[in-house]
Order: sequence, then C-alpha cells, then structure tokens
Amino acid sequence: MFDSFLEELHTQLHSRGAEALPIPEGLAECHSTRSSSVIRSWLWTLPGIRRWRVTRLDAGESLQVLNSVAYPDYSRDQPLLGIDLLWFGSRQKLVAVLDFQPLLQTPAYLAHHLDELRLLHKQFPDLSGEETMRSYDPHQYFSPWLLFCRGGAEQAHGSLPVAFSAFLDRYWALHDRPQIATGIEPLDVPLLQSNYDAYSAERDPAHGLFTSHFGKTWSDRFLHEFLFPGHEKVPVLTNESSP
Ligand code: BLA
Repeated sequence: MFDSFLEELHTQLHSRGAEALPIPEGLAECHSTRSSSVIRSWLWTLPGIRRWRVTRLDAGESLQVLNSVAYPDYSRDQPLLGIDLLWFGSRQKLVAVLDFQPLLQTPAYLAHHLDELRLLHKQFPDLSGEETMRSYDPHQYFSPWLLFCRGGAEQAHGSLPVAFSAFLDRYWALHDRPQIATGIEPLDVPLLQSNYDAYSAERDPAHGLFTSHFGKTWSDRFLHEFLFPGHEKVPVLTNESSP
C-alpha cells in the first residue's frame, strides 16, 4: 500500500546526500515465525539530519505500515519529522499521521516552525480530522496542525498521496531556511530529542503489535535500540512548560 511513498522518500533522501548508518545486529529485518509478516528498516544520515529512520511492516492484508522519524542535527532546533501510516486491508481502514513534531509548545516556537504545516492542515481537511488520541498526549511532541486521519480507501488513494508529497516538500523548505534562534539553548536540543525518545518509548501503541508478530525479546530490542535509542539518556519530562 505505501511502497510508492517509501520509494519517494528514499529517492529524496538520496538526492539530499543520505548515507546509510549501521543498524544493530538482527534489527534491520525480521520475519515472523508465526505468519508471513516481515518488518524491514533503514537508517540514514544526511546534511543537517543526524538520524533518519524508516520502517516498513508488511503483514499482508491485515496490516501495512510505513513509519519514519527524522532527528535534525543537535545544532538545529527545528521540529522532528514524523510519519506513521497504517493500512488495515481486511477492514479497509487507514490511520495516517504526518507531523512536524515540535520540541517546544511555546507560541514563538510554533509560529516560527509550523506555519508551513498549518497551511497543509488547511489544504487537506479530510486528513485533518481533529481525531482523539488514546495513547499519546496531543500537547507533547505533536503540533496543533498535524495531519491525523482515521479514514478509509478514499483518503488512502485520494488526498494522502498528494499530501505526502506536499508534506515532504514543506519539511525540506523548513530544513533549508536559514537557522535563527527561537529561544532554545543549543545545549537543550539533545535533551529535548532524547526526551522525545523516552516519551515515545513509553507511549508507542505499536509495541503489542510487534510482540504479536515478532515476539517480546525482538520487539523490546527493536523499540529500545532502534526506534528510540535516546530513551536511556533522560527521565521522562514534559515539554509543555520548557522555556
Ligand atoms: C497510532 N501507530 C499507531 C497505532 C499503531 C501504530 C499500531 C495504533 C493504531 C490505532 O490507533 O488505531 C504503529 N507506531 C506504529 C509502528 C511503529 C510506530 C508500526 O512507532 C514503528 C515502526 N507515531 C509514530 C510517529 C508519529 C505517530 C512518528 O511513530 C507521528 C507522526 C503518531 N501513531 C501516531 C498517533 C497515533 C498512532 C498520533 C494514534 C495514537 C492515539 O490514539 O493516541
């Protein structure tokens, strides 16, 4: 379902000079022993982005996933890029989340970094459904203008491909802007990014899913060593009231 998106993302990463980073032993690919599910991941670094991870899960008709997070260099205070696309084929159900994930929730930070996303949010109303979050807090590391849709085939084949391209395009535009100070001390960026990992490792609703396909031992390692390796560096803090 999302292979054309994966290809589009990888083509752009290559055109931006992406180089592969090593993935911990055994985590780049895993085949379920119980079903035909396969999970495959890639890890990149490129100018201005220290770590860009990409994961594709193929569980046939029951589930297809494309998940990706970009962590900018520590010298940049821009939001992380976050992509989580899920297609439950047997139920024809789509969950699509595209966000510029903010390091801070202050008005100055949001105004500076999220204008482009605000325009996309307006442009794609059927993907911007004000959905309720069950496991995450929408005020931590999610922007007020994320594209978040629980929909079906109409959105998956209609607006999502257009929105996906526009979303990548707008993130590159944000990335290419001159860097100016927005009130975060450079030293705080590593802490805020690690805190994102700690928060996400605790809340990610995918852990049960991974365990059911690939077993608990592999899933624990994948979550801690690949998806959110920064989680060890900090206790879970809120980013709501940071400077
Ligand atoms: C929801 N994401 C989900 C769900 C699953 C995944 C199973 C629950 C589905 C549902 O609510 O119906 C799957 N998450 C994954 C997978 C990976 C993962 C397979 O991390 C890893 C390979 N999630 C992200 C990122 C964003 C994100 C980067 O990983 C932001 C763009 C958002 N996922 C997100 C949100 C929900 C979700 C907001 C709804 C959760 C909620 O209701 O609280």
